[in-house]
Amino acid sequence: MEQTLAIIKPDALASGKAGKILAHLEESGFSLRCIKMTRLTPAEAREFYAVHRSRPFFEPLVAFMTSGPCLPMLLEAEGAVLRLREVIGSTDPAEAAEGTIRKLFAESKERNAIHASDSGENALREIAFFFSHQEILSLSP
Ligand code: FUP
Repeated sequence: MEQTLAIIKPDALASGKAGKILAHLEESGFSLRCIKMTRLTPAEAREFYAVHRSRPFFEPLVAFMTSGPCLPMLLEAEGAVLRLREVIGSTDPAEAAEGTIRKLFAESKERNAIHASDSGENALREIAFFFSHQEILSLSP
């Protein structure tokens, strides 16, 4: 079993789509192992998205990700990292395949409902960003 990190972003939570997105994830075969509601500080959002720090969309991205609470979660499935990228769809919902979470629930490329780790290495980093080993162990089945 592989693990990956998803975040239901502030736009989806504020517009009442979190439950539908969680249902979609479970129906797509992911097991929910850890979840929390948190509001990122600007420093946390900058650290989480550090790879994008020189891009023009970086500060708007930080402003959006700190604009309200979000739901980081640890998901598990066979081939979870790649599979979750397929299930969420392209960054821009206008380009996302039919039936993907971003096609169904995202407002725009900037406010796109959900984050998913894009590699196994980033999944490990991003899981550790939100959840301690102790927390993960205590929630394990
Ligand atoms: P993704 O992995 O699909 O979330 O996309 P990226 O890692 O390329 O981008 C991270 C986030 O930056 C996106 F979810 C939304 C934001 N972004 C923009 O606002 N504008 C862009 O042109 C690209 C990304």
